[in-house]
Amino acid sequence: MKLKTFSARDLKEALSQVKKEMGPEAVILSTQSRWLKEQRAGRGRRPGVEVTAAVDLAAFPGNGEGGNGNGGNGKGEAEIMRDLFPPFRTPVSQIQEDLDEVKDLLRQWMRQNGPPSWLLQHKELAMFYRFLTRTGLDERFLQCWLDNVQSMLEQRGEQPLTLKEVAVRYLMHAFEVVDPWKSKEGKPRYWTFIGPTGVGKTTTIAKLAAKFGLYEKLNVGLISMDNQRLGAHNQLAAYGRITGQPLVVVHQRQDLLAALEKMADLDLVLIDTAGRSPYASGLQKELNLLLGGLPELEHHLVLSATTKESNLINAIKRFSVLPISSYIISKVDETNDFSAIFNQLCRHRVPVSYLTAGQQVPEDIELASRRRVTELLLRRRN
Ligand SMILES: Nc1nc2c(ncn2[C@@H]2O[C@H](COP(=O)(O)OP(=O)(O)O)[C@@H](O)[C@H]2O)c(=O)[nH]1
Ligand SMILES: [Mg+2]
Repeated sequence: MKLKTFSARDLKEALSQVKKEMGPEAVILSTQSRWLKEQRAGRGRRPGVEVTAAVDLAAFPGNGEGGNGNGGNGKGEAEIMRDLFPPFRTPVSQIQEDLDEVKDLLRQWMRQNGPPSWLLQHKELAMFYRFLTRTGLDERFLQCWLDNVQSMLEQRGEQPLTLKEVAVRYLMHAFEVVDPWKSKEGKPRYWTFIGPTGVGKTTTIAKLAAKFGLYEKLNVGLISMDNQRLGAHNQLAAYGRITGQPLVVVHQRQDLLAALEKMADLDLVLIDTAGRSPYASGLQKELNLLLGGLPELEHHLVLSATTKESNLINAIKRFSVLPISSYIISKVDETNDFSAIFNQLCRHRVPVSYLTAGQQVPEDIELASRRRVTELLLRRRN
């Protein structure tokens, strides 16, 4: 790897230097505001930025010229490495914040630089690209979208869709959707609902219990494993009484196994679990002890659309100790920024099954479709 630090008046200028000297493969490692020396003597200092970038040695255009890659400010590679990775351990949250900042800067850079020149010939697509750069989409995904559009333009033959329609279809096929009821044959189906606290697991179960029990006349059973809070199962018990569906409260794995056996002739069993902070130590061990190694269970991870991206990433990572059948996205009514969820759907390719958009039981739930998920992303700021 080759490192180099660039000083410039502003970020735009620094990034174009990076691109020019290190090529498009360069990765930005840090950006800092700095007071820089004026080039002409006696002129004092002026505000500026210092950007450190890295590139794979083989791809570095200046490699072999005998330089030490230390840029304009005289820092050696070892010194830069020391600055970037000080000897004490940086907390994970700090690294995440730095990454978020770098991503923001890249997005800003992509916005400022506008569409690539080949796209400018297609005005409608270029405008759509500008719009996408403002949605908060992951820049790697944006780049991928651009590559797809470029090859579409190159190979375009006769086709009934407009260019923009084709470009939107690339978005629609960047993630997966599933109808969990149709994805498996036989009965009973045992669905668990796992996820952080307060994301809407119990409410979602109540909505699905009504949908399948009352409207589709299936035999539905309820199990509550939420024993973290006193009387936590009362809410579900109340729904069970209204709909006439049996509820079993369990505390341990053995109780769960017994309850599953007892409900074996039902069509669908919905299992509520205690919400846990994704940052709680021992969460993964706890999930494994309670629910691990039971292939008859289908785990649905409930994620709120209001959660910020770094917390979503962590929640997905921690809860995925269990095999996840689908993501259920809750609270889509509470935000107009769907980009964090969209990025994670594209990244993990775990299908999304349901979207919930309000507190009303049973109305505020719908089966996810490619069209609806894409609309949620695109409805952001016009
Ligand atoms: N706005 C909105 N609120 C929701 C939605 N789903 C659940 N809620 C509310 O979020 C709160 C927590 O829901 P709950 O089901 O108890 O969350 P749990 O801790 O994950 O079981 C309650 O006030 C619900 O009414 C939704 O889709 N939209
Ligand atoms: Mg609950």
